[in-house]
Amino acid sequence: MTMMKTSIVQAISEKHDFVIMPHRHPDGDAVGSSLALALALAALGKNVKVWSLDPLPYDVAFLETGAFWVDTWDEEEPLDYIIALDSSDPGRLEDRPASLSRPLINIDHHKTNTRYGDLCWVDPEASATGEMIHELIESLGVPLSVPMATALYVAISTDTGSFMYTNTSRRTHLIAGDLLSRGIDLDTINRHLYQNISLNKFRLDAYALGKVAFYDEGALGIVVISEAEMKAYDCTNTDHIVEAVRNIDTVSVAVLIVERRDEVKVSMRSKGAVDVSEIALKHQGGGHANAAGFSSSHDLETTEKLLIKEFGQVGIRSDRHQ
Ligand SMILES: [Mn+2]
Repeated sequence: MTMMKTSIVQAISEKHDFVIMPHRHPDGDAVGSSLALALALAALGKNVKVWSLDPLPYDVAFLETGAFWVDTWDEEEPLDYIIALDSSDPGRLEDRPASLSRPLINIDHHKTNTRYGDLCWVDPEASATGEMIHELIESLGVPLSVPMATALYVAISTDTGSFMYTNTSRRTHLIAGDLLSRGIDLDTINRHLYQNISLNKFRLDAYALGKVAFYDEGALGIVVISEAEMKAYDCTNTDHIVEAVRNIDTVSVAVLIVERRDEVKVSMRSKGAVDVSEIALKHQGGGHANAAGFSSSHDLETTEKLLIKEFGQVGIRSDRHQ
């Protein structure tokens, strides 16, 4: 593990031209890690771009990305390494196929990572790729600027559910403490991340939470949202709905099934011992023990029935104390 980090530090030190790639539909960790690493490489005098086709999610859009953040990249441009961040498999990069045939560094914390790429550093103990980038920037000898520290804090805060998921470790808090000591504006960051939803989003949340269906004596909570329902609320943002279902006392596993552009996406959250990444892997998805997802090849209703059956076989039950 450390060996791989050492060879990545060496490759970055020796080479000059880098393109950083967060996964498609990037989340706070993918965006924050990419931004922090790009700023650190720029501070080292490297030629660096972050190549992402998607707009920044609304909650992290306050981060200042600068001219190096691009949605097109010319294959003829000089390149030593693509650096894929927070991407468990090459499918997470396939919206930018030019990347897949080039020398590639894979840095990620998903335990389901397929270990692709020429240099690969996977640390499933890290709560966020942002934790690994904090370590990498330190190893590269770059002092953490406020923008770098802000980006890393966003990465770690979002991937740990504000330091509440079980992936949160002593190291996570030590890193967060280090980031705070760099003078980041915690109040502004938290306001953007967690107190920033539109009224349409609020109303879609209220509607969705009103239609959760429960199974296995309340241990499994499932909410299904169709494209038409999102259209009715003029909102496609389904963030934090599945976490709200997980917060119910009887629930061990929460599932959100959403229809997006002819695709059915499944997000799962668990608390306690149920490993939802095992169900995700069965469906060619990925993630972590308590947070995982996949794209379903079935329609909304069939997907729901399938998951009720699969979690029934796993035998989840409520962990609620009497
Ligand atoms: Mn992540």
